Amino acid sequence: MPVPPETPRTMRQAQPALAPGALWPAILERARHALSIGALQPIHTRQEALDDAGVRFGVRCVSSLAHKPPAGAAGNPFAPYEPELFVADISPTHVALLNKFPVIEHHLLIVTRRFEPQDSALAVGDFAALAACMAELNGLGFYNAGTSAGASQRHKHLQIVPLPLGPGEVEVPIEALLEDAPADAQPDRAPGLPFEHSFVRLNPALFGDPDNAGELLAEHYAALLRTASVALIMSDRGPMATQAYNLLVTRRWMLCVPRTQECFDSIRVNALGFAGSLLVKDEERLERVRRHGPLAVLRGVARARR
Ligand code: B4P
Repeated sequence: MPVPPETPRTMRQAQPALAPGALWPAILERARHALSIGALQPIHTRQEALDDAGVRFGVRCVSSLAHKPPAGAAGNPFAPYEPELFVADISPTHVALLNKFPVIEHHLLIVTRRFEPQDSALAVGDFAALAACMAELNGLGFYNAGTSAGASQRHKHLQIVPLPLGPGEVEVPIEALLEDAPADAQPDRAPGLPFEHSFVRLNPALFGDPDNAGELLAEHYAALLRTASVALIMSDRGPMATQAYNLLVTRRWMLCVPRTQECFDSIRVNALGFAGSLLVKDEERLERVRRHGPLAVLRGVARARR
């Protein structure tokens, strides 16, 4: 099922309201203030580099006592959101918030103003908001679509972390396995990735034209879902994916990974895992990642490659 025709007209016409050059200073100022009053509660980690099949993975192990409440304990944290975490109005439909419990500094959430479920299909308005932020910030955008894909909040939110992400030279560690992917603008598979996925290269110039970037990214997204055999069905809340998946977006490419389960051997994986960054709660789980190897962990939560 194609995505764009189901997108409400008002969403298609949403114009980003973000003033050029305003996002990064707003993130810095907000983070400083939120930290000083205790609204921002970073999770401290120790990062270890693990090499697997040419990818230098970063595995972060929690080193501080995290006070993060279990998901759902405090209701919906995005409606209403904590005003101290507000960064910017992005568009008529989306706001940018600081992630309250960041592991990576300046981790941004792009949240719908009105409630929409996290497993509903992304629409042009979601991509317009993402593109408006990514035009300002060289980051990795991502979406955990469904609990089996690592989402713990039900209210629709995309996320962006600034690049570089990993411990190695490569901006996004998994890019070491994307080099041999076809250069065309049609979704395909990257020969090096050992799990089912779909991949497409993007022209970075697209982000210089945020008004049209939303439409273009939504078209690529629909094609990626089709290529990865992630079906959409119509529900009373609009198009919904019939299975969980992770979507990763940089200025140069998009990657979609259908998910079979949230954890492998008690190691929880979200979209950042498929970028080459894993998070574990303790040394015991870190040891399991060392033993299995990071790629085996990723294979364990994704479909086998056809
Ligand atoms: P989800 O899509 O629901 O799930 P997630 O990114 O996997 O984070 P989760 O909440 O499950 O945290 P986890 O213990 O795995 O994202 C919801 C987002 O909302 C999270 O970023 C959360 O922190 C944030 N949030 C919750 N309450 C909030 C509030 N009141 N206001 C604003 N934001 C709120 O991971 C703990 C932390 O580590 C999270 O920040 C997560 O983003 C980060 N993380 C997870 N895996 C990582 C990795 N591999 N590398 C680096 N960081 C990682």
